[in-house]
Amino acid sequence: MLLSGLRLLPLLPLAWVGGVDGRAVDTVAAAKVESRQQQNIVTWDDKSLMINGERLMIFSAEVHPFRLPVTSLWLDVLQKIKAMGYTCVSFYIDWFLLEGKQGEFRAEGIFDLEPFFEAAKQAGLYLLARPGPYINAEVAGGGFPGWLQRVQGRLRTNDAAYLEATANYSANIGRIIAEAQITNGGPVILYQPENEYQSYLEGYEFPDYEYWENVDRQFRDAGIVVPSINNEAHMNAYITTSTPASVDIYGHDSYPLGFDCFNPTVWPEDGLPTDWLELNNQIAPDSPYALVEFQGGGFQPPGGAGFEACSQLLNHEFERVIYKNNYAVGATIFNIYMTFGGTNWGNLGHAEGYSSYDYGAQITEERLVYREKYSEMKLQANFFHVSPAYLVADRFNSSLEWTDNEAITVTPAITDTTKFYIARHTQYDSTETVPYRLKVQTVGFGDLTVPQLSDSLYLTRRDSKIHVSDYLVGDKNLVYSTAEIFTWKKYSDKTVLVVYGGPDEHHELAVEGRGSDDDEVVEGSDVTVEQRDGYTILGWAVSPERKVVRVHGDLYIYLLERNEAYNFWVPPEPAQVGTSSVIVKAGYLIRTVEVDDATLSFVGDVNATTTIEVIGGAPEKLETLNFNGRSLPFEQDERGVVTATVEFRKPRFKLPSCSRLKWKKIDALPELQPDYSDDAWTVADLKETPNTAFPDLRTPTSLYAGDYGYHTRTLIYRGHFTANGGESTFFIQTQGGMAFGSSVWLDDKFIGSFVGDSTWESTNANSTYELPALEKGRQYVFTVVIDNMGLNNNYVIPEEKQKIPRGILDYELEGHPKSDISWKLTGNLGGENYLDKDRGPLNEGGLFIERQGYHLPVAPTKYWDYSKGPTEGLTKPGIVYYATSFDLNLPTGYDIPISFEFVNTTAVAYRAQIFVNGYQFGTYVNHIGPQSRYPVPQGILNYHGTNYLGVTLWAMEEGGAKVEGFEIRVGTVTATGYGNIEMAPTPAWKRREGAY
Ligand code: IPT
Repeated sequence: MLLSGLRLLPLLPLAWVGGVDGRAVDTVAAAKVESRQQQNIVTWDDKSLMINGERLMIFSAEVHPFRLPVTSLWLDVLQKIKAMGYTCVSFYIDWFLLEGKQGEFRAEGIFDLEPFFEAAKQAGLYLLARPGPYINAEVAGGGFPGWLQRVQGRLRTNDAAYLEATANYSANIGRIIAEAQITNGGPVILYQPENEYQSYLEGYEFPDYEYWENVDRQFRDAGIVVPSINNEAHMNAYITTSTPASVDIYGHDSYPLGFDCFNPTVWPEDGLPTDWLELNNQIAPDSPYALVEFQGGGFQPPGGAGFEACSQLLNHEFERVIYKNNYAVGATIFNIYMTFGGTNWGNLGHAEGYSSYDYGAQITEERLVYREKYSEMKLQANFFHVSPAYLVADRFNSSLEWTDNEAITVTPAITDTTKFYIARHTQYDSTETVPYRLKVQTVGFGDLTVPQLSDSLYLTRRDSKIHVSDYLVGDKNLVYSTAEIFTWKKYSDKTVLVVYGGPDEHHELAVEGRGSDDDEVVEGSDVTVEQRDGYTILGWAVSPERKVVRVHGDLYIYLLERNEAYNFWVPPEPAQVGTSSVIVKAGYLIRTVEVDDATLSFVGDVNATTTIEVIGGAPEKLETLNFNGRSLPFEQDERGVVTATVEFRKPRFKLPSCSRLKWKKIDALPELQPDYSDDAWTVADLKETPNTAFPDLRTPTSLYAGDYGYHTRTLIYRGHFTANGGESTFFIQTQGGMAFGSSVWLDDKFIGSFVGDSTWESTNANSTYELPALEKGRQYVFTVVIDNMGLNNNYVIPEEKQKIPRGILDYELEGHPKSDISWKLTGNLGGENYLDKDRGPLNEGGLFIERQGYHLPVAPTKYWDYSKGPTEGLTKPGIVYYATSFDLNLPTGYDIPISFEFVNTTAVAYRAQIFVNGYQFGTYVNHIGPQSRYPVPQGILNYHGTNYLGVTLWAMEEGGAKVEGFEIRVGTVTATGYGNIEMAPTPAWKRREGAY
């Protein structure tokens, strides 16, 4: 790959701090300082981070590579982020996926981070590494592997057993991160240990500095030398730059609009933070203002409003008002959680979520960039590329000094030259249109009240603006601009400036110096040009008709309506952190540009026939214009502007209709058959539980699945007993997390289900079932199926919620001694000795068909029954598995997002899982929702070959259940210049020794 050569050139030797366990805190602290001195590439002061001495706005996107298990798609996502103008990506690492079995760290194939580092370098993005070990992140266990349920120490504390449990992971992942640091030519510039070390139970002594030092030491020992950053949930200053255990850079997170996506137009009353500047000045006056996680969308629980609703609550207006408030405070490390959410495939999510982790983010789960919030961020992030003064401006609180209207609050950020004025509604969620005048300071002309050519500026509903004065555009000085700046570039023969405003707003911009005879309105109309003493003012009403004005000879100013500005791009060159010198109007997406002598080459995506217009940066006499490797006819005018058309041809392709596919089916609950043998199952024989957080068993032996190594999805229990004839009812308490369910059979007779709902009370269930008359002396067996929705996060210390068990907590067979039932259980085949190393430790659960590997491609379906597929369904409670395969042959050069959708659903209780080429890419709970459409990326789906599709259906109620409709859907199709997408490994079914 492009940069692999570079990687071999370490800029500085790595600093290895010897790994001696049990050092006292003070020596550790000393060692840390020593290690920090090993690198001088990433430095900082109170204003900003510096890379090789150069200040940089860390405009960062949160992305979790593990939520997109196709390594060759990582560059796609990162390019889309880079195209917005970001400079950095922050990523969590999920320990659970990498050390599913204690002592066996595995980061290969889809879990390999090397392709992610490569993609970051190729996209030109720095990385903030967040390895935990605790990450939260709505993943199962908050990133803690299931086996931590058995660790004899309190999680996230200094207990030796916990720290020892983390050591292997931290050493391995620490080394991987260390090798990818900028000191070794890699992209990693920052690292965050722990996560939101913050919430604790009363009585617990908090913070535990020694604990923090130990977490940090593990990573430092592995060779991490870049600065550490903290991510506090609230500005409590537990671990700061000056506490006994410390970080290099203090930072915090914030989700100010919350997560109530059911009311996507309602902003909470006190949603706008206003005390941050003061707090940060107290807490960490020596480190740059860092928002390590800032709301970019919202997570959603089962039964929630869904992510489209979240994308409305956390939309472009939210970004304008709330993010610009962060700039007012002076954030120069700004990470947006999530920018691309992805998918909780293969059971990696926690119980309070579901398969989609779209998050309502700027980039959709299908990697599409059509949300307006994506375009809005492109405007904001690009501004910082051309406004270096922002990074050094002095910060002040807002005051009434700057405006004549109390309904508007203006916060200044001031340097000797450039000044920024961030204006917002005083009542931050106002939907009114409010007039205001603004006072600006200028070096040359004193204080000015603007606008000067009209009565007022206007701030419309839920908007905020960054006005400027004494703003340098190359060798020109903008005395002021009320219109917001998107970008500018200075070329040898001209300077191009692009500004924008909202529909119908009046804006003004003043350029220092006298106008020249050449000044003209090059395009559009209704621009007032007025000469004042020492500067020229342009005034205009924003309209869809764009205006281009030439002033002072060679300054071309594009006055755009914001919607038009959305079509402009300042593409990067491959592997460059900055932007190129090209400014281009195009459509859907421009990924990169390369300028080579007289050739200009763009790589991008279009979803319609698109005019491209290069308004700056084209070679003076352009000879060749390439778009996605194809040369286009073009025109170049006397100003050097290049125009061309990219044709979009709708691709023609056919997708199969699920109902017409040939399906096979197999009983997925053979346990109900009289001759079924559970000889090979795990005997539940632990008289005590190793689970220190829930030590009091209510059953004669532990029935906690985690005690026996089963942590993922379906759990099945078998309880054998010989009846005495006096049994009447069966009480059972099952636990699987939010929206879980359980079903019970006695031999092959259905006894009842807890179908589940999305309330907090229903994370476990007490069920009492009537039994039929039992025959004295006959042997019976209960079969209990439980849906484990994923282990809990572990937010509060030392509450240990990760250890909340899954399985059977209690039971009572009325009329029968409790201890006279002998239990066995199973989860995924092998438990922590999971079989499928390629798809990882969580992908398969404990259903018969999963234990046999029938969810994998080319399962031995020969002797299975023919079926109509999931729409056939079951007439009584049970579990069935449907499998089919289909070929795809989709045209190359297109991004064709495919998803599977459950349609026409009714209220019947059933649960389903979708497997695509062996990857579980959807868990569907029909009666709870909200998700019914499940995107599956190319690379999991084979777009040029055969695909194996499997669906499990668990009918939970009398009368059974069927899937009313199951369809393949296509999302927004684009013609793309993105390269080849390689398949994730999809090893096929093999007979599994000892599978039961
Ligand atoms: C913050 C966590 O740091 C992050 O891991 C994720 O869980 C995020 O929330 C929500 O998606 S915690 C914050 C909401 C208090």
